[in-house]
Amino acid sequence: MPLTTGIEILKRAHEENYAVGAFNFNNMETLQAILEAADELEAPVIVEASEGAVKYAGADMLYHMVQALVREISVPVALHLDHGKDFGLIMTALRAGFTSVMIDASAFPFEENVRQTKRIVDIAHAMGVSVEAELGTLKGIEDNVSVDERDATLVNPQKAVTFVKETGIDYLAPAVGTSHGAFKYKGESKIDYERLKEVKKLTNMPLVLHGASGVPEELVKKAEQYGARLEGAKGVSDEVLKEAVVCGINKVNADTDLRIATVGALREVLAENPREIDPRKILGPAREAMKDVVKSRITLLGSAGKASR
Ligand code: TD4
Ligand code: CA
Ligand code: ZN
Repeated sequence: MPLTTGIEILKRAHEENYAVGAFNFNNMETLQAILEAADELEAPVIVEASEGAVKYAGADMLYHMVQALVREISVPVALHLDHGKDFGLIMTALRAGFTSVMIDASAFPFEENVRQTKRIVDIAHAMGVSVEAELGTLKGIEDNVSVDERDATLVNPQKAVTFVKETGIDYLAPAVGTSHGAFKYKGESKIDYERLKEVKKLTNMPLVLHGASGVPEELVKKAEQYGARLEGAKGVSDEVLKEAVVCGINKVNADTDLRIATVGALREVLAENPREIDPRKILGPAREAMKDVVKSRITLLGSAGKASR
């Protein structure tokens, strides 16, 4: 199946209240793991590359790896630029053939975020490419945080409406209490459901959850068993993630979970087979471990089977 735009995939997820997994990749094994998992579960999927991934592998390499693989499978796939903070980088992704881009100007004041985002929307839409943008700061919420502090970091629902109207974006990433990486919360995982529901009601568009890795205990334990140091690792629990989807999330980003799965599998093979020097024997199990992670997330998000019919 040819590459699909992000909005084609997410429009239906928005209408039918489920979420699509968006997984970061920067190498062949990770990409194969994601696409094989999605294909086996008949799930639409988004593969995304960060600025670091583009620097590591090159936009053309990432695009052509995706093209080589989507030909073989029958589920809708979009190739997305994650957290594009730089105009030149976004142009590079557009020229390479990405079908979705994120402009992340969320660190700037609101008006500047609007200005930069609208500029990207005008260009990307002229090329038939969908656009994601972000509002608020990705920062975990703790119990002792005041209402004022929450308002200062998380998305403002009224401003979200203005933002969407003025920019014409296709999907919005509202900051609702998640953060990137393996150490998201000191206590229980949580997000601001009421704020999220308000954004959904007022914008009525596909919404994106960043920093959504689950950091599953089994994966952490396995990596630690073979020497990784991940004390205090904590992600978004399955229950919280499911509730976020009920509240209106349609694209769920994950990178950290695949990283932890990779490290656990690599450490295990290397520790158990010190004579092994064939990279395929070393990287193969990591690819399998990532595939399992992708499958369980797709199932949790409700997008399994959505590609059939
Ligand atoms: O946007 N993302 C992925 C962030 C990837 C960062 O990659 P670089 O190291 O190349 O900058 C997410 O929202 C996923 O967050 P999580 O950490 O929870 O998987
Ligand atoms: Ca940001
Ligand atoms: Zn992110």
